[in-house]
Amino acid sequence: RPRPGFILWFTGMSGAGKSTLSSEVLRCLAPVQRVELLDGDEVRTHLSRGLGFTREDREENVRRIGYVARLLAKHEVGVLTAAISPYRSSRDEVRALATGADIPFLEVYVQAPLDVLIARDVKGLYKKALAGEVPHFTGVSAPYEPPESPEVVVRSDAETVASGVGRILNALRVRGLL
Ligand code: GGZ
Repeated sequence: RPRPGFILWFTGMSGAGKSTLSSEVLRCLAPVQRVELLDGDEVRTHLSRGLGFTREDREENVRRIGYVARLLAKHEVGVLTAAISPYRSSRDEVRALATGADIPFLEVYVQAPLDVLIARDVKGLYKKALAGEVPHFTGVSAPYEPPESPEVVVRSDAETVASGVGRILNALRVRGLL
């Protein structure tokens, strides 16, 4: 019998480690279940091409990701999503739609202090944002609303990728999803 589908919803600021963690979790799950990752960057070149970073556009982006995630999860796919998804109301909305369809939904908050993100700045986006060159940049010129009761919190500056991945897999295990 196939394992049940679920949605693992990663949220956190740019550079916090959502892509790293989610792709590693994906790799761990792939041998035992059909899995799919909807990564923010990738989604924005296809499903959400043309959307920007205003609140309205981000809410639309999150709604689309949630919709596809539900379609997949309904068919026993383990779905991982990795978009900033900075607005609590949008995340709560996709959670409600998932759980209303009997799809387990786990929010994974990938967190690191802003000064750490600024110091890392892998893509140089924080530097540009701090110089006023990126409008609506999360954490600098646009808000990030932290989850109030995420199923998992990963402090990417204070624990290894392996440790974070382990705790995420454990959250699935205790719910009978792995
Ligand atoms: C935040 C931005 C912005 C602005 C471009 N604010 O670290 P990245 O580079 O690779 O991932 C970020 C990505 C954010 O897209 P999401 O679809 O995840 O966002 S949301 O869920 O809020 O819709 C970042 C890059 O796009 N980027 N401009 N203004 N991140």
